Amino acid sequence: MADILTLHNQESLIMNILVLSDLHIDTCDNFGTFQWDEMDLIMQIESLRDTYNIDKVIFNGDIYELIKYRLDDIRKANPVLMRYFRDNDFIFIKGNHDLVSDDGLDFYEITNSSGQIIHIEHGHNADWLNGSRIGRLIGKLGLSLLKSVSRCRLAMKIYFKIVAFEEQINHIPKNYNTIKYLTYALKLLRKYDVVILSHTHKLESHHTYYLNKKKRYLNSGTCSLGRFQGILMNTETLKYELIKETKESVKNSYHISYAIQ
Ligand SMILES: [Mn+2]
Repeated sequence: MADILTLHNQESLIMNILVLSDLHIDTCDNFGTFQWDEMDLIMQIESLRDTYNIDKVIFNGDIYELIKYRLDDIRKANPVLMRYFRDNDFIFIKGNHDLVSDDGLDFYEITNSSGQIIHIEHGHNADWLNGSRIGRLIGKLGLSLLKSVSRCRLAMKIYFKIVAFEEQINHIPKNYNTIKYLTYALKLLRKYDVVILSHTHKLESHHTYYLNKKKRYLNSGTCSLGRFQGILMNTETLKYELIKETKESVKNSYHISYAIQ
């Protein structure tokens, strides 16, 4: 590996990436939407890393469900997964459900050897609350309020009760207007060659041309409700594959490969 890197004369040439998002990891209670067994999810990620020679795994936001739970409680409920995250050199990008977390990037970019740029961000900036100046101000106020309230256990308890109640009324997951995110992506594609968003929980891919350059917009879908969706991409050729599995199909494929051996 070291030899290959020196040959390219580049310290961190990332070739194959795996983008996953919207896990919404919870405390495994009845209101949660993660619905994964920690080990099953880790096995699936590891099997893809192995099969496709993945250099970088990128988690594109809404990794934790911090609108409904405290990070400490999530960590306690998923110790193996948290250790796996800590021990690996993964990239974590913030989404609107884990904005309050102290770590995580706003976006991540990779420039390949031909100068093409892959831009990865969660996508909630396309929403009115996060995309307009007044919306951002309201969001910021809400966030700082949430941060100060989160120091008080009782206030948080009441807050989470309200969220759970609100959720029952609004029946999430909502139907997203995916055209809004496509429009947002197209704007970004004036500057970038590939834009990868998440947030909508809709796995999709589109391509178009701008000044004769091929542009790609991909959405990594979700890994919530026991689904396993994501994007594999070679950053040099920009060839990609969409992954669409479920925890059941993942389990079955292990049984099959085990049977063949
Ligand atoms: Mn989101």
